[in-house]
Amino acid sequence: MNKIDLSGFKAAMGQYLRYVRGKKIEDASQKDLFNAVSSVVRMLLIDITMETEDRYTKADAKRMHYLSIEFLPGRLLSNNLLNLGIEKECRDILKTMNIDLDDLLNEEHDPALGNGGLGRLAACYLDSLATLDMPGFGYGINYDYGLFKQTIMAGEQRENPDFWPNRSSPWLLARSDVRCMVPVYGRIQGTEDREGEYNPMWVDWKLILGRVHDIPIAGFGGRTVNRLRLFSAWASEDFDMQVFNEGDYFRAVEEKIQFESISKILYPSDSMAAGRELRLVQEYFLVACSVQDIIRIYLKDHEGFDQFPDKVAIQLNDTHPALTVAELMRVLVDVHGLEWDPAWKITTKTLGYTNHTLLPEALETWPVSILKRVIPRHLQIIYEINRRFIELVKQRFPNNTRLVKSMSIIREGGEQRILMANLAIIGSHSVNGVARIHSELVKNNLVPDFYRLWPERFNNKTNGVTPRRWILSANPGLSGLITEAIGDGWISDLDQLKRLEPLVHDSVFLERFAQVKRANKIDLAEIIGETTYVEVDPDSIFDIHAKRIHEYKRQFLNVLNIVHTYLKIKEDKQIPGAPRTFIFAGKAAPGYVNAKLTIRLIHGVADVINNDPEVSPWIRVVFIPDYRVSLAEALIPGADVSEQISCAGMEASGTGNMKFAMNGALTVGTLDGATVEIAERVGLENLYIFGLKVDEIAAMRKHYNPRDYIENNPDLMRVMNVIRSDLFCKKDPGIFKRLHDAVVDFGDYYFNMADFSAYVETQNQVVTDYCNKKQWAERSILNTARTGYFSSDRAIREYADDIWKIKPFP
Ligand code: GPU
Repeated sequence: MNKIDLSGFKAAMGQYLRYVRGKKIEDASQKDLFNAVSSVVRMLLIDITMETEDRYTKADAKRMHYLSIEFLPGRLLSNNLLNLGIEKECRDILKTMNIDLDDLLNEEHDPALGNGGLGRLAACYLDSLATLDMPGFGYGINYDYGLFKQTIMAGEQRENPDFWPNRSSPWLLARSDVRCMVPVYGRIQGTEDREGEYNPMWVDWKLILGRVHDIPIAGFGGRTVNRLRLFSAWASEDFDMQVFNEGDYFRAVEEKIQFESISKILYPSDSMAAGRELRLVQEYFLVACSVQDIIRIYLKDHEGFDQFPDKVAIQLNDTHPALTVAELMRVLVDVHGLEWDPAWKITTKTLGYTNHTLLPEALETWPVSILKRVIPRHLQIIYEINRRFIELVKQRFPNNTRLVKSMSIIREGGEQRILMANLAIIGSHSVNGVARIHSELVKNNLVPDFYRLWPERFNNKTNGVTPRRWILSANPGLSGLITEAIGDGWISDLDQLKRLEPLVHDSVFLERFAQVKRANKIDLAEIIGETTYVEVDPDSIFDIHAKRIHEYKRQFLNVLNIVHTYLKIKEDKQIPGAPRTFIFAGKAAPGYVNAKLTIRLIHGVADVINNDPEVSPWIRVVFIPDYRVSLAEALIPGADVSEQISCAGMEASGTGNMKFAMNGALTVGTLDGATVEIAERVGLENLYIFGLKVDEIAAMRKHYNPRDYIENNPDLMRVMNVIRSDLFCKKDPGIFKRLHDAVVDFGDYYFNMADFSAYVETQNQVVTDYCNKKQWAERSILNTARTGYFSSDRAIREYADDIWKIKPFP
């Protein structure tokens, strides 16, 4: 750990308050103090950023650029203090000023520039890149409004705007020296040059300006600080003047407003293609700004583009930035005058594409008509890429029209559409999935023809999460205990957690491990009380299902088991072996009817159960509103049981599953996404795997009839009847019929009925096993000890070695 000099800390705080805020320290609010401390930390970060940048430049390092429409970094003060190694010292300095650091940490607004897993993964990867001293940088959008804040009114989700301080946050460094110019709209004019060759010209375009803010990203150890570069849209003033001079003042202002709306708001759907023109413009805006910035930086130290792929890697985080393929070609060919073939070589060598979903509704396609209007030159380039690609396919596989159809970038039949995944695959040298099972499905089910054409292009990179945020910062109790036992090497080398394994036989360690969990549960119980007004018992089993609300993630299946347990107590007078608290958290996309109904159902069930004196000593149900990174940091350390029960084949990886297991929760899960690999590593005896497997579901899908399962299982029949009845919606009779019908009448696409009995059995086993406290603690420790593989450091090393070819520069 680099030693950072903090002797000027207090004075710098005072100066900031006085000369930036115009306040004396004694008049400063908590928010002022948060800003003061953060600004001082930011100065330290900037010093290290400059030193880091010099190091990269001197070495002429290859740099990786991670393009993502979402980043969910979470609160930064605590993370920065820990990564710089100055948390304790800073806490002590503040104490001498009568300031409690923890109070200040709570003043920070979560920057919600993402929906969930995809954006949080991007943030974990930036943390690991900096920790590994690797030149890797994030590129994203500086939305004015991040993901909505969720409140609950009478059991229903309400969405409230989240306005984060995206100009004034102390973590944002405005780079007024860097600006990007992005052409959009207009038309193509064909001209012929002297040799009679056709030369397309993109004319009459308008200009969007991209303004730049950087968030410094500190690696653990305080050696390296990289940056996350965020763009916001601004209408160019020159262009205003032009329209203005034409005399149309109002149109000038309207266009200005229209352009500035490009970075106004994050689309709130997760794993669901948005499909609106504004979203396409956002994607293009991100891509165009990023490509321009990347090339500008490259050209500072290099001449020509021959070395480009040796100095630049670009990773596409899903298909949202897939237009990079066309934009990079456009800039190389139209702006820098390269011939098509060398430009294409450079493009494909530079780009890598990560696929994050198989769900058909999430696969992006854009109508050709929209591209034609918004980015006509890019459409032309995509057509040319496709023409050449089809030639190649025809050469390799003559007379195979089926293949040509399946692999074309353009989908014919009805409205012509651009398939973004095909564009990304054709334009990249690497295509990866995010868990082993998912990568196999990408190859064999999603794009088997591409796999046949280019098997060497496909690979797997199982996701990982940063132990700095998800253990060190979120779970100080556990971190302290681990460090006492095995030293602090685990923080940047998570495989060292293996050394905890022998301690399962150490009764003192076992006892202390259990105490840490209990203390975390007490803290969590307090948060639950404050946010839901339900009192819960820290000695009950904390069973947590926290993630986006989605039918494929099957919160509904969890509810079915809860209702079943309720009916067992109520009607059959069967008391469970131990009290349990079922904890839910998660947002539903505002337009996703069944997801929002599921939230209502959870609240309806909670109301009945928590208020029934016969049942509530045994089970309680809570829904904690506004799931976000900072809430996850409080929830995960307090979990006994982690619910990872998606319909097999649907969750690409999951990353919450890893965070829970690291923090000692036992997983109840299906063989889906990375849960498969968690099971392999922690051992089947240390978690609960149940339910249909991917191939079983595939085999059953054609003939599956959910009614067979209901009719053959009286418990399930009883549960479904109660869901359809008005027991859980006395004030709004009939509202849950839709959820009932989705499974009974509309085919139960996610196999809830088929997995019900296995799930119930598994949950009963959990209760039985929990009663053996000692054994449970042993298994919990083994979960922590055996999940080192799921560190994002491991994932980033694999990306760096296999795809990006970047190296550490310590
Ligand atoms: N994921 Br595509 C999102 O969170 N949002 C998206 O738009 C898409 C994927 C998730 C996957 O659902 C999840 O399984 C995975 O762990 C995560 O991306 C990161 O890879």
